[in-house]
Amino acid sequence: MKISVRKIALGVLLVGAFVLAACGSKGGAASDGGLTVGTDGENLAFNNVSLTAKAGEKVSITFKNNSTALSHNFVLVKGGDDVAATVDEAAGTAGEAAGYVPADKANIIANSALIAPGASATVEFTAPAAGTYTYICTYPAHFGGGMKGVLTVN
Ligand SMILES: [Cu+2]
Repeated sequence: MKISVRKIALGVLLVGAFVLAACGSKGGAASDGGLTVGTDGENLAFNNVSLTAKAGEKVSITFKNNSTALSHNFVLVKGGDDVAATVDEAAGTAGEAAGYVPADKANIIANSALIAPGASATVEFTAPAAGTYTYICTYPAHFGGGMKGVLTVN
């Protein structure tokens, strides 16, 4: 059952990639309706670790928690892995009641709440200046386990 679901998901991804290519969209840019990123099954990883957007455009990311057991969130930080580490540490202090999101958003561009297994959320924001920005899951030990990706803004 899991294999067939994965095949279907792969098929959807391939069709989606073809449609995006056919439409001339650049690297999954969000101008045509949004980006998607999920979690990689039961692994501490996102299934999409590279997102692209254009500076100043409205970005809508649909975040899907594909785990059947683990809660995850999506937190886009204002910088690279060093800033992500700072946010991750503050998230641990904030605790589960806060969805592992620090009250001080100085280092955060956008974030989801803590998403239960199988659930999803939409994260919307205006793309910042050109550069690269790390996104992570701040559930304790997930970023440390490698749960991160990079948004490239052109
Ligand atoms: Cu996580």
